[in-house]
Order: sequence, then structure tokens, then C-alpha cells
Amino acid sequence: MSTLSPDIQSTLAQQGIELPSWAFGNSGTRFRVWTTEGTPRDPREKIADAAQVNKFTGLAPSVALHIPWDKVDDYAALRSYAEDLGVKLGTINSNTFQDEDYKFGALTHENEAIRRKAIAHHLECIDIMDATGSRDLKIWLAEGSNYPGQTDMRARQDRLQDSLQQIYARLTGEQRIVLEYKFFEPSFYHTDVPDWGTSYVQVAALGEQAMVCLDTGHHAPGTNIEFIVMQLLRLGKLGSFDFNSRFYADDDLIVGAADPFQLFRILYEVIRGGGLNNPDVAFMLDQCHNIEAKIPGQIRSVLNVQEMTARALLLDHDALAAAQSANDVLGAQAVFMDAFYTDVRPALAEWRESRGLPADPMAAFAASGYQEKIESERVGGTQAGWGA
Ligand code: LRH
Ligand code: MN
Ligand code: MN
Repeated sequence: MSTLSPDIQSTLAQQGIELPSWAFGNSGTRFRVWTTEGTPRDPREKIADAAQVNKFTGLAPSVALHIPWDKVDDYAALRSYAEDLGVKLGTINSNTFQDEDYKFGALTHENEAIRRKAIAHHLECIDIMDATGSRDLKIWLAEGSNYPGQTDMRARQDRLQDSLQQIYARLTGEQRIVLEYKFFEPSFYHTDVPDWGTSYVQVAALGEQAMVCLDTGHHAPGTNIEFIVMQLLRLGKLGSFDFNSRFYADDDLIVGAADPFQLFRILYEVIRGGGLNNPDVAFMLDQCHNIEAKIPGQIRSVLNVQEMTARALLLDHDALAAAQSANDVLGAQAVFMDAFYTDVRPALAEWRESRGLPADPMAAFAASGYQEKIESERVGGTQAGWGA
């Protein structure tokens, strides 16, 4: 059994992973949205479920909201409700992908009235951030085109910059914009923010309070994501992660499920670049649990991140550096793989218990009766879900 040094333990104790409110609602694919018993009917119930993840893992101190999915009349009241349950309200996600007006664009739209409406939505999100105490406004844009020649890609970049500048000007204090990229979907020929380079160019032109958001599911298959992590940290522009895993496209599966080794490689570069427990780099999940139970799905996810973080922390940096500078290819690879193959689960279970947390959070949640309770209580009303 590997042991976790006191240094590693204190690093792990500081780790916090933000949960997405939408992971607790119903979700599915474009073919069907599945319903699940006990699904939250409003933002408060989503926050209550998220608080359970934190209660059993000590790893999830905040919840991200999506506007308008989580629209309420009184955000200050929502904030105190969350804080009473031991969690904070985190990133506010804007949403310009479900409004008829935005069929041909939002922040890039040619029509000034529509572009102004999209900018106003983001300003409203910042008003919400003022009330919730949130630092980050996360912008993901479902904009682009389906056919070559359909639109003037260059003019759209200029309009995007102008729109972002207007939004950026409204930020106060510590608030930030994080701009998320994605190379496809819902547009299939071109996307206005397809890659980290475009996101970087757009945010660098805004200023220090604008950063890049890296969603692990938003790259072409085979992309070396850890290289991008390294580069953005090097440039001081990695603002946040949306963690999930994927086999084919933007699958939004449990982080570390499809490719645990990739998660290890990413976390190694995060540590190498000073991004772990660095307030500039927010760790978030962006997942949907279409067929599995949602609260345990989120518990499994944060535990996966913790496990791979622990393995990456175990890597012998001196031995790796020595092998690297000697061009000892196989030696360097052996050091790297030794850390990856170390089973940290028994050590983490022991350490959790020593901190008053359950050794096995999945089993402890299952035994708690919470799931049965919400299934019997949450009847009637509209179940909240992706797009609801
Ligand atoms: C887009 C995305 C973005 C949205 C979320 C629901 O694919 O990753 O972060 O806000 O999904
Ligand atoms: Mn995302
Ligand atoms: Mn996505």
C-alpha cells in the first residue's frame, strides 16, 4: 500500500472541485432525455444534492449555475440557502444556445439588435454574480456555420471581440471571464471559438481578468490535451477546467472513466505548472449522468480526480528530471508509469477516515437513505433537466 506523505496529504486536503448544477437534473442525448426518480425540481434541490457530494467526500465545496436553467427571483437568498448547506455558489454559465434568436449567432451575430440582446444576457449574468458572490462568468458559444462560404468568419471574430469587450467592461473587483472553446457542435463546419488558440487570442486582448476554460471533451480525438494545459499555464491563462471524459465526441461522461491515464497526464502537467490548488485555476466538472444515478455519479467523479491527483503527486520529480536530462527515454517513462500504476485507493480511504470522512463515500452515501428520501419526497412538479 502506498503511503501519502504529510506534504501530499496537506495538498490533497486543499483540493476543491466545483460541481455543475445540471449534473443533478435529467439529461440525455438528442434522441431522448431520460427521467429519474428523485430528480430535483428547482435550483435549490440541485444544490441540496450537490451538498451531499461534498458531505461524503469533502471535495466539492461549490456549485456552478447555468442561466437561465437556474433562474430564480432572489439570488442572495439562493446563496444563503447554499451556504447553510455548506457549499458556495460558484461559476455562472451563460447560455445562448437555446434561444430562437441565436440560430445564426449571438455574440458574433451580424444583426446588432440580436448581438445587443446576447451582450445584455451576459451583463445580467454578472448582476447575478454580484448577488451570488461568484467570481467567474463562463462563456461557451454555440456559434459558427455549417457550410463553407455561409458566413464571414473573420468579421465574426471582430464582432466577438467587440461583444466580449463590452461584457469585460462590466466586471468588478475580482470577477473574471473564462472563455470556453470547442471545435464542433452544434455547428459542424466552423465554430467561432474552436480551439485554445482562438480563446487565448480573444481573452488576451481583453486583459488580465479574462482566461481560457479548457473542457476536456472539446478536442479532436488524439489531441494532446496535457500539452495545451502546459502551454496555458506557461502563459498564465488557464482559468478553469470543465472535466469529463469521452470516447467519441463531447460525451460528458464521468471524468477518468474513459481514459484514466489521460487524466493522470493532465494532472501531472497541472502540478508541474503550479496549477494545483492555485486559485487562478478553477477545477470544475461538466458532466451529465444520462443513465447512472446522479449523486453517486458525481461522488465517483470527484473521487476519480482525487485519485489521479494523488498518483500524480507521488511522481518522483527528481528521478524524472535526472532521466530526462540524461535522455534516458525508458528510464523517464518508467518513473512516469510507476506513479500512474500506484494504487492509492487504500491510502486515500485511510486518510479520509482520519479526517472524519467515510472511507468509502460511495457506500456511505448509499447507506445514508438520502436517495430513497428524495425519491419519495420529490413527486409532482416539473423535474429540472438539461434545457428545462
Ligand atoms: C458545451 C458545454 C458548455 C455548456 C455545457 C452545458 O458543450 O461544455 O460548458 O455550458 O456544455
Ligand atoms: Mn463545458
Ligand atoms: Mn461540452
